[in-house]
Amino acid sequence: FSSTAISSSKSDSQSQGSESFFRDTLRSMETVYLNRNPTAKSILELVSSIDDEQICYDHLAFRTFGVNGYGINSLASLFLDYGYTQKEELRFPAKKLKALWFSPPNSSSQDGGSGVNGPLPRVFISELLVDQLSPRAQEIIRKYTKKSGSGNKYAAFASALGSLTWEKPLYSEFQQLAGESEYAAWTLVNGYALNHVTISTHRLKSNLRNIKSLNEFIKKNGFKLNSDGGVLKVSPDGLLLQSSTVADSMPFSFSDGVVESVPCSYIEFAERLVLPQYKNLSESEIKESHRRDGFEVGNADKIFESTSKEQLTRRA
Ligand code: OOG
Ligand code: NI
Repeated sequence: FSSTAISSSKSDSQSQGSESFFRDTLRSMETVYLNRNPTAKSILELVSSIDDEQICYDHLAFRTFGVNGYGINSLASLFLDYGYTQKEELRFPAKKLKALWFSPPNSSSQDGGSGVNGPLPRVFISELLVDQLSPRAQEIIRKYTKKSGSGNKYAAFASALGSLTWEKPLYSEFQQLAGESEYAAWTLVNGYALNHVTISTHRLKSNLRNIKSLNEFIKKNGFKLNSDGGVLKVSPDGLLLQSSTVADSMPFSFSDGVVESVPCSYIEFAERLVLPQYKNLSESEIKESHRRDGFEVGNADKIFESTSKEQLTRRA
C-alpha cells in the first residue's frame, strides 16, 4: 500500500495499520462535510436507501491558495504518502486556477465497503494562481496565509478537524475577494475543508446508475442542480458525464462580529462509460479500469460554479 519500495517488505498488519489511519483521516474529513452540508447528507442517505446501502466515491475534491506553500502540495503530500499517484494537470486560465488529480493505490480495493470504507476514491486538488490576482486581493490572501504560520504543514489535519489554519477574516475582506474570485472567497472561509465528494453512479445497482435518471431523481426530491452550461456536463469524447448540486450555505462569524451566510460544499455525480476498446466485455467482466479515467477541463470549469453566487441565488 505504501509508495516506497522498502515498505513493500513490511508485514501485512503494518501496511493495514497505515491504511486504516488513512481511511480514518478521510472519515473525519467526510464527517466535517456531512455536518456542514445537509443537502449532501440527505442525498447520500436517499441514494443509499434505495441502492442497497452501497455507494462508491469517484473522487474527493479540495481547494487551496497557490501561495507561500499553501497550494496543491500542502494537501497532496498525505495522498502521495499513502500510495496515490500524481496524474494530469488541468488549467483554467479565466478562473486563474490550476488543478492536479491523483489516482488511488490499486492494492486496496475494498469491494464490499461503502463510502470511505469502499474502493479508495481519486483525488482532485486545485489551487488559485494568487500571483495573477489584483494587488488588493493578493494582500488579503498573503495576510491570512502569513498569519497561519506553519499551518500549511497541517493541511490534512485542518481538513479532518474542520478548522481554518488562519484567523477568521473581516467581512469586508471576504466581499472584496468575492468580487474578484468566488474561489478565493470560498477558500478564505472554508480553508482545506472537503469541497465535495462525488458519487460514482455507474457503480450503483438501481436505475440511478444512469446519471440522467439520477439527476431527475435528485430534482424530483426537491434539490437544486448546478445548471451552468446545462445540468449534464459531457466530455468531448462523450465518456465522462458529470453533474452536481448547488452548494449549501452556512452562517459564518467574521472577525468584526458580522455574521453572514457563506457558501460551503456540494455533492457531485459522475458516470464513467466503458472505453471503446472494451466494448465487447460482458457486464460482469467490466472493472473500473475499463472505464474512462481522469477529468475534463470543460466539465470541471462548469462544476466550479456550484459554489458561485449566480448558481446559489438562481431560482430553482
Ligand atoms: C472542483 C470543480 C471540478 C470535477 O470533478 O471536475 C470538479 C471545485 O469546485 O473545486 O470537481
Ligand atoms: Ni469533482
